[in-house]
Amino acid sequence: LRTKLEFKERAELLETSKIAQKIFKISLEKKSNLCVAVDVDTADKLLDIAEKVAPHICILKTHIDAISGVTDATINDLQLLAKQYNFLIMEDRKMADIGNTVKLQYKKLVNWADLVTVHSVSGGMMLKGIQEVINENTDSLDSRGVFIVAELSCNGNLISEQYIKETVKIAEEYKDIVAGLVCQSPDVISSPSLLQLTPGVNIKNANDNLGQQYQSPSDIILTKGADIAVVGRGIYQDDNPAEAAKLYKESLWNTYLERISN
Ligand code: 6AU
Repeated sequence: LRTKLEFKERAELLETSKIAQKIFKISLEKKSNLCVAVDVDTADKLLDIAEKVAPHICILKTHIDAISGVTDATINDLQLLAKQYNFLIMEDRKMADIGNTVKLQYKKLVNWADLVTVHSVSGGMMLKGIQEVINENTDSLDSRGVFIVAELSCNGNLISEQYIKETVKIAEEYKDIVAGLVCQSPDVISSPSLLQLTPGVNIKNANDNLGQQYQSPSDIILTKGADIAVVGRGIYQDDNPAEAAKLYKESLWNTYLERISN
């Protein structure tokens, strides 16, 4: 069973992609399965929070199109932090267009984002577009990959059982570039080579007023089957984001250890 296997064993499986291997490796080195969503509104705040949470995360997630004042220098600083503190950068663009358009869009992200998110709504050709860009850049760049959204955390979303099943098939088909799936239930991913990334984690709140639904760190790992948990407001809106990141990290990682031990 995926959720019972250790990250170390999963990283060594033949079908595990290079990008998934890299996430497993960083996670084990830092004892962190925490991804922080830095959904702030200015470039200065992005770098400020990034620096504070950097020691505690395996992935830093951005919505770069929602942040004002982002320049090449901002991206450069973010990449320096990623190198210094050993984490990956994921641009949560949720690409969803036809293959050719996604290919054009992804060309602007591949240089700086280790990971991007995509919706599966337009089918496999979109991943083929991304795969082509990655293959064109393999000599100059470290490994790259995607997380495919299979389920959403907000109430009222339109994703059906059939959509989830077809999404998993697409992930299997493009395994060389797929790190895993963004989903909410433990039985979506059966293959231990794929990572489950799960947002909707907050210790203080049960929801927001726009449909987001939250769980505790232990529920997200034990009940929902997350391998990596995404925490946004629970950390960047805290009075002490560094301390909050450390607390979430420890709680998530200890629950992962508990999960594989029994
Ligand atoms: O902890 P929050 O609610 O402040 O932030 C959650 C983050 C946001 C969302 O855009 C993202 O997680 N997200 C995603 C992702 C990662 O793809 C999927 C989803 O179903 N729900 C969700 O909140 O940056």
